[in-house]
Amino acid sequence: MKDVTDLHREFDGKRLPPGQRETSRFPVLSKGETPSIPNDWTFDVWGAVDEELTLSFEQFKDLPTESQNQDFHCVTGWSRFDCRFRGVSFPTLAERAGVTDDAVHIMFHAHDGYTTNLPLADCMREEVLFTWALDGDPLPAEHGGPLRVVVPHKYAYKGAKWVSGVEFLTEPERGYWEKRGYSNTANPWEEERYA
Ligand SMILES: Nc1nc2c(c(=O)[nH]1)N[C@H]1C(S)=C(S)[C@@H](COP(=O)(O)O)O[C@H]1N2
Ligand SMILES: [Mo]
Repeated sequence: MKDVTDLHREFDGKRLPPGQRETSRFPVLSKGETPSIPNDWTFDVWGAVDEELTLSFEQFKDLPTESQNQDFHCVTGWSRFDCRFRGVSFPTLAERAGVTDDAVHIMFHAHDGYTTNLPLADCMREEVLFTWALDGDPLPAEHGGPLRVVVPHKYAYKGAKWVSGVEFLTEPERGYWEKRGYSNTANPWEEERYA
C-alpha cells in the first residue's frame, strides 16, 4: 500500500493543516440526498481527449488499480487520517483516454448534479484517485459509492462523490461550490476555504 500522508511537506505544512481538528469518525457531507445509482451505471470521459470513453463499472475496475493510504481534509474543519482507498489514479485514466494538447482544466460530474473543477495539472497526480473501496470495504453509498474521487492535496469538496464522468476542458470553468463562494483553489495548508 502506497502511503501519501506525507504530501503536506510539498506544501510546507504539518500533517494536520491549520484550523483543522482530527476526527476518527467519517462525517457525511452532501448537498442533498444520496442519489440512487442506476444498475446500468456507466462512467464517461469526454471533451479534449483522443478517445471519448464509456466504461461499465466492471470495465472501470479492470483499469490498472492501486491502494493508497491518504488523509482527508474537509473544509468545515475536520480531517480524517489514514483512509485506505483502492482505485484507479487520474493519470491512469487520462492515459487511457489520451489528453489532447489544448486540454487545461477538468470538470468532474456526479449523479446528484454536483460538479467540481480543477486545473489539469492538479489532477495529473498519482494520489488523485477514483475509488470504490475504503478501509477494505466497498465504499459506502453515503460516502459516494459505488465510485468517488479523492483529492488529498485539496479540501474534500474537490472530490466528487457518485462520480459519473470527467470532462476535459480547454478553458477553466467553475463547479457547484466554486460558483457559490468556496475557494476555487482549496489548498488546506494555505486555508483557502472561501473565495
Ligand atoms: N456528488 C457530490 N460530491 C460531493 C459532495 C456532494 O454534495 N455531492 N459534497 C462535497 C463536500 S462539500 C465534501 S466536504 C465531501 C464530503 O465527503 P464525505 O461525505 O465522504 O465526508 O464530498 C464532496 N463531494
Ligand atoms: Mo464540504
